[in-house]
Amino acid sequence: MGELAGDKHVKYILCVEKKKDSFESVVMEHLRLNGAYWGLTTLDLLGKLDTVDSNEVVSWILQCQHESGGFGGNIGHDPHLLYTLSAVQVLALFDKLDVLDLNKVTDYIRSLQNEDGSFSGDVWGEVDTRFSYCAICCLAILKRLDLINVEKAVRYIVSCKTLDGGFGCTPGAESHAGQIFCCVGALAITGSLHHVDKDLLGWWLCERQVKSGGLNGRPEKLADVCYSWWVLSSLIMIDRVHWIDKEKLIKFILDCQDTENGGISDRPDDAVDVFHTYFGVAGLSLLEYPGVKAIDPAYALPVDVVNRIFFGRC
Ligand code: GRG
Repeated sequence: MGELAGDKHVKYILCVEKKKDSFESVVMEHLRLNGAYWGLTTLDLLGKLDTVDSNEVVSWILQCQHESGGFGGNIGHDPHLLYTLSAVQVLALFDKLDVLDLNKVTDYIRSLQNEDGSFSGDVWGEVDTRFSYCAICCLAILKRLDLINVEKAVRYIVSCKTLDGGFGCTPGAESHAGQIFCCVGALAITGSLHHVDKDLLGWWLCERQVKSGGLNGRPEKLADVCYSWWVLSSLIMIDRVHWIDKEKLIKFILDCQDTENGGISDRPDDAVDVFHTYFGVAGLSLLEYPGVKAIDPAYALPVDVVNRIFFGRC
């Protein structure tokens, strides 16, 4: 089996960041804050966050904040919970949460909770359990979960549970590994994992592993490196990660590397991107791959960052 080409991946991420007119940068222009979270968390997991000028990043993030308190994907873009979570996560990585006007950002998040406990992603009203996760994760990091109705939020997430033990994006929608991460993560953060049928969900999740060792996101779909995160983190949170073949999954992720120019792709021999590079490295972190820092499966942040937030400086 090959090895993780960590230095190459660091170089690849730093390069993508510099090439502002490259194809990847242009197509990611509207979700650059998500890209910053993927790239910077990968650098941190590989022990190289200090190669980045944190003041520059923090000042750019603050320029992405809208007067409503939410963050857009880039300067001048509309605010959304998806980017607000990335902003909070990146500030947490750099230990810079104190630059935030707490009331402003938490008022924005709180304003998006609906009567049934669900969350809209932004003022336009789309509802999805992804947004429940974003809101709950953000407020937990900011230690302001008391500002929303957690009981109703949990009840809404539980109403999205499916017959196979998984979760979908809204009540009645099919199970999808990405949504399962969001629901299980939100339930873990709010101390509500007793609502999950762990054996039933664990069985569905471990069936996501296909012959190549990779994981898919739902039955009959192709394996994709990103599910190494969505599926594995969920299995860890419900204590069933020993139900998959870890060695085969490590091999699949390593096979998706561009060992010459760095970066990780969705499947072997495809083009690499920052999204899959993050999920590959984060997956290896969950698999305790040597040389990669540990990541927290619920907060999707390095464990030392989570410890700093909740237990003080380390
Ligand atoms: C902090 C890690 C983190 C996440 C924030 C945005 C979010 C919360 C979670 C997204 C969860 C999700 C729905 C992930 C799935 C992404 C994905 C690869 C979707 C592709 O769906 P299809 O139907 O792909 O195109 P398949 O694999 O089913 O063919």
